[in-house]
Amino acid sequence: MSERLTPLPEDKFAFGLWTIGHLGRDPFGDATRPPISPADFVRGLGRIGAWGVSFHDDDLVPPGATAAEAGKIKGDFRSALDETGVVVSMATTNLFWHPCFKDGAFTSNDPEVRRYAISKALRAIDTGAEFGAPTFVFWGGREGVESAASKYPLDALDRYREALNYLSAYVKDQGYQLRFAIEPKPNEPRGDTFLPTIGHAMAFIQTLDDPSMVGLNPEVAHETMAGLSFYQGVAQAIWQEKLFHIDLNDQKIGRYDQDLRFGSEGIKDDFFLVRLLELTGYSGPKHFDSRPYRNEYGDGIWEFAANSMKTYLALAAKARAFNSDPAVQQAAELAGVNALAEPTVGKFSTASAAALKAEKFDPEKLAARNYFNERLDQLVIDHIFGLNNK
Ligand code: GCO
Ligand code: MN
Ligand code: MN
Repeated sequence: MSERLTPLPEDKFAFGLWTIGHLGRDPFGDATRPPISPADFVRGLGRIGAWGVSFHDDDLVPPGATAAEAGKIKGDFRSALDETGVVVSMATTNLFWHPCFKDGAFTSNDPEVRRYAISKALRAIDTGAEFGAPTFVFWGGREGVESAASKYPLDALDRYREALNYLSAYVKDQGYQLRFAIEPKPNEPRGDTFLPTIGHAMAFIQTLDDPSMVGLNPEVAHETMAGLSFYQGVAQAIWQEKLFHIDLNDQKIGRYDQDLRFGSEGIKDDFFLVRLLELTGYSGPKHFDSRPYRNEYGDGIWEFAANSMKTYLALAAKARAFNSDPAVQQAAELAGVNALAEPTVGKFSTASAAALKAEKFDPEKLAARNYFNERLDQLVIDHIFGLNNK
């Protein structure tokens, strides 16, 4: 099997400043690692062969920085980008950390908080555009409730929509080349989050002033937390041309958001996900939104990052081998995989409906068919384990 396990720029592997650089702080304990400056972070990415970097406004320039401090941080960041060739692949805004967002940002009950949130997002969009980010992500961390009595959800959705409409009009007004991507999550930090899944977010997008400008940034961990198949969700997002960005990580079902290393848990799901992204020619960033284990230190955090990319490439190689294996093709044929790509009845006509009603079917015979799913699925396992005569 021809395996390339070293990343190239065309793989479009990207990491956020808050990911590899996560300090290891959790609700039960303080930081276990020292901070890395944005510029050093970019240099680290350059060393491991990553292509892109993403940031929240506050990861790049800490809140409260003076204009001079902000200028220095941005200048150093820019120099590191120029030195390494790493690009800014996505920008976003932190509307969850400051206590003023405790009741939500775009959906806070306090109109002043809502106006502040939109103002902060406008400025973060400017920063994203300044660094050439093609995508701006909205993860509604605090957009939700613990007490259902505290918000009328239809009003909250109106305010969410109002904010996104306003911000997309701003992007057009400024002539920025930037699209929005909504990142759904079912809960955490709120008890219930608005736009909890890929499906909710895609339906919401259709109600916006310009749905074409807004897509999705789905995350493995978030759909898995909801007990949903990330693979099926992403497939529908691709089908609806809404996969603008993707957050790759891993997650055990039924837990808090673990943000584990991609490929560290659901290896079979990850295989199908990578196969889907490769088969459909997904061309956006492959963005790892994960964090090293809290007890990782020093070079361990870069090993974590390199391994995320290596696993993706290994799974892509496995997917290619799987697709071209004659045994797989034969089993897929027996399973009828290709037959599902054929139209069933085509477009409606009165005559064809009459003919269809008159057609004789033999349900008993149809029921007696084997679909060979066991054979096909075992071939998946054989390929992942490398048992496929290669
Ligand atoms: C989370 C989210 C975040 C977002 C990030 C960018 O669950 O914490 O995944 O990491 O991806 O805020 O929007
Ligand atoms: Mn997450
Ligand atoms: Mn994420």
